[in-house]
Amino acid sequence: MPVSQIFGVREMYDFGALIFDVDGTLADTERDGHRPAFNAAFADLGLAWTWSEELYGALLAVTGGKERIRYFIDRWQPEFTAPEDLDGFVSDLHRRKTAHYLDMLRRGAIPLRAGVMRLLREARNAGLRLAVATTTTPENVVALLKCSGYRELPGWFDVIAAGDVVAAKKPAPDIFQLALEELGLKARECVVVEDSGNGVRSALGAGLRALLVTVNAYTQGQDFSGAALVVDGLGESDAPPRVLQGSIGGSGYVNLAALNAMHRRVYAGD
Ligand code: XBP
Ligand code: MG
Repeated sequence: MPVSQIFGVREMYDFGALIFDVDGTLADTERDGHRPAFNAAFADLGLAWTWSEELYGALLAVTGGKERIRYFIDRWQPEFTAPEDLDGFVSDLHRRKTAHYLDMLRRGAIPLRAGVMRLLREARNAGLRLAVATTTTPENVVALLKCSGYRELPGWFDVIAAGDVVAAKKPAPDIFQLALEELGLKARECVVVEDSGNGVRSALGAGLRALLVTVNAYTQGQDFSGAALVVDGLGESDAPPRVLQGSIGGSGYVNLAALNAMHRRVYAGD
């Protein structure tokens, strides 16, 4: 039971919810998580395909594991004799990959990024709602949260908008629009935390302008136009993050006060 609900206290922030992207934002899942899981699935089927760290960085231009496999076949495997039921083949490959990825999560192989648990706890204690808007599957989200060391973490989220529930994945706005719908909130009542250019364009497309980006090795250098603040991580009071775009304000690191100041700057002119 969050502190605020025990004492009926609700710190006054200008927003009511935080919407988090997952891969690259809540945890650094791509290079040492999804990527080896794809490679293990290829090996399961005897495919001589190996996605190196570098190649995977190029493949991340396409969101969605199934879509990424198709993109790889089209662009890097023109000689591949595709089976008649290519959709079935890709879906089977992706199911295998997801099984490998879930195994890794259950072995505790992928921790949350620094500062994420602190910010989630601060938001929950302040009575703010939490949501996820991601391209990966719902089962991957629940497993990542559950295996974070805090088994009750999935229950902190009012909304988990994930995967194939929308027709068009990021950079299309669909998944953020669905998260807003399920939260029953307007875009200006939310703050978004993302990691990639695709995620920024998706959130902005849904009208979500109070947008923080925490870059990682794969996404630094991408185009974050329109993001209110871009940092290399959430940081801590004694370890402020590097600010790559925008201004972090008084706190010097990403806490609710900094997100509120960012939100105020974004909507000041409205
Ligand atoms: C990142 C993605 C996902 C993952 C792989 O999602 O694009 O496709 O790379 O997961 P986000 P799946 O940054 O929106 O969290 O194979 O389950 O798609
Ligand atoms: Mg991401």
